[in-house]
Amino acid sequence: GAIWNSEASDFQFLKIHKLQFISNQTAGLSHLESIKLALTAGCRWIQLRVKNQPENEVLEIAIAAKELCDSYAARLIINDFPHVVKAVNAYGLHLGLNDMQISEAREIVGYNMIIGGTANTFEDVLLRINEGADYIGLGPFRFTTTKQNLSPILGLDGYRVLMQKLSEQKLSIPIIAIGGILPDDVAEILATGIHGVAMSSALIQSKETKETVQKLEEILC
Ligand code: TZP
Ligand code: MG
Repeated sequence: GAIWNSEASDFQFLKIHKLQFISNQTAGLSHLESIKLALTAGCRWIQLRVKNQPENEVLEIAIAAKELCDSYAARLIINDFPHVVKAVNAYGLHLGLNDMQISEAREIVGYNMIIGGTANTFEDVLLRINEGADYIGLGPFRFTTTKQNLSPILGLDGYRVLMQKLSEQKLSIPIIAIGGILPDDVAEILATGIHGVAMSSALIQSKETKETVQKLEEILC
């Protein structure tokens, strides 16, 4: 009944953190060094996102990333590679629109794993809900050089319109905004009903990463 549904949907939101750090090999840092920086600063949800490297090398980085995240009691999700997720017993998997379907990936990683899916449009969001995503990474918020072949920019209005359409259809799923997000954007992004944010360069480039993460956690909590 209605009560069960609302409890189920509360849980759906509770199990997804509100601040995700995305690893990147940039600014003279390796993926692992970028993760270490985020963990030290207080991030407890990390996405390992290694592009243009073979699966065996991603596995090697993932083993070290899992150990690092475990030592900070942080959750690790891994982009693109369900078998790596399974092998290192990560917290979950993130898949893009051109990767395998979420339902197919579940068969590989198991049914107790979080699976996030990328979306760029309202139609993508509906697709991800139907595929059984646990959360959606929706973007890009703004232009960023972190991702190649960027989809059209959504901007704040893009999130507003999309959240409005979702609520009209009585649909709800945790949505994480992504793409060029700066700390000062977060309050107004949250005001659209978005669940949380994923950030890479803004944290890597922050002069005071710890203070930045603390400030973000305060806004997001
Ligand atoms: N997907 C859309 S934008 C993006 C990804 C992985 C990159 C996010 O990184 P940044 O540096 O916060 O723009
Ligand atoms: Mg992908």
